Amino acid sequence: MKKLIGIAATGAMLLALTGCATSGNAASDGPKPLDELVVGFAQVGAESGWRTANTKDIQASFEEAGIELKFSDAQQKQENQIKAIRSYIQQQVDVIAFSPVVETGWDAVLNEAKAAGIPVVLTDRAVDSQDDSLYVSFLGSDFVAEGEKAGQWVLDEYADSSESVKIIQLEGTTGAAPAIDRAEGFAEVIAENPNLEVVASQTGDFTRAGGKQVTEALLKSNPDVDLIYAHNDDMGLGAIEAIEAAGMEPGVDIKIVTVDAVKDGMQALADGKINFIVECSPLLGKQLVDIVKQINDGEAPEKRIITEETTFTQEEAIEALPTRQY
Ligand code: GYE
Repeated sequence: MKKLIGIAATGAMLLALTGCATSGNAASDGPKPLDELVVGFAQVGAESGWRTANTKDIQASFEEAGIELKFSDAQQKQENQIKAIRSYIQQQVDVIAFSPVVETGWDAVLNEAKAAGIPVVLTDRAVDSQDDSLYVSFLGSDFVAEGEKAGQWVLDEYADSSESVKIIQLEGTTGAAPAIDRAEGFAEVIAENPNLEVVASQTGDFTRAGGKQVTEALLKSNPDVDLIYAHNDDMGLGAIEAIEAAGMEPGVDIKIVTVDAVKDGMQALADGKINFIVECSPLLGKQLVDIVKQINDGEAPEKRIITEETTFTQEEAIEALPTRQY
């Protein structure tokens, strides 16, 4: 037993002597000057207007803070994100931040980051893991609440309808937190009115092309659909193209509810082609910089930071558009 303790103590002393030799974590050595900090960010891709705005905001925020940001685009593929994270571990960056494309399958690579002593921050999307010691903080929206807000608008809109209301759902990327949670929140709320019926639900992968293609196909089997609920603006914009190509009027013949509130979506709402948008803010850069600074100072950031968001009707979109940043 004594011998074991001796070995453990030697190990601990060695670690203390070598400082951060096994780790890129600045906090173990006291704060680093900001211009010596390196953050690795593994982005999902460039699938939507939301994502483009998110990338721009994160890059601009780190530049403004004078902190080096290594950036990679995984083109919506988990294996690319895992590769990027492994390369950040190898480069011994101070903090790794990433927006997980899907919820599951992260434990192995996050354990590697943990073993290397590199703190990980989740931005925008969550991971589904039993072990919440694998990341220090999760900054992003409450996607279930977003789905509930979309559902509430539909519930109110059809409160007086005695007939069945047929709904098509355009889902985000299969397995992604916003796709899972936005479907869940919506389903929970519309269940209050048995007339509201989701007749078809398919993924459009959060892209405009995906939304268009899926809507085209689903309109053939469901020509009498009343409403489309799209998990993001881009898929809703694709649906508009498909509805117009089928000779119908989006926003009138078929109502559309989306999530995000990026400029193109807000313009379509102002034009009456979309009927309601639930906001999801992509502007996470400043808060991410703050989290990195806290880690650098040896402070523990809050485990869950929820972005504040609103909703938009047509009138509100017209008012907000001129000053909309993204
Ligand atoms: O709503 C969608 C994007 O993860 C919140 O991803 C994000 C979602 C956003 O592609 O437009």
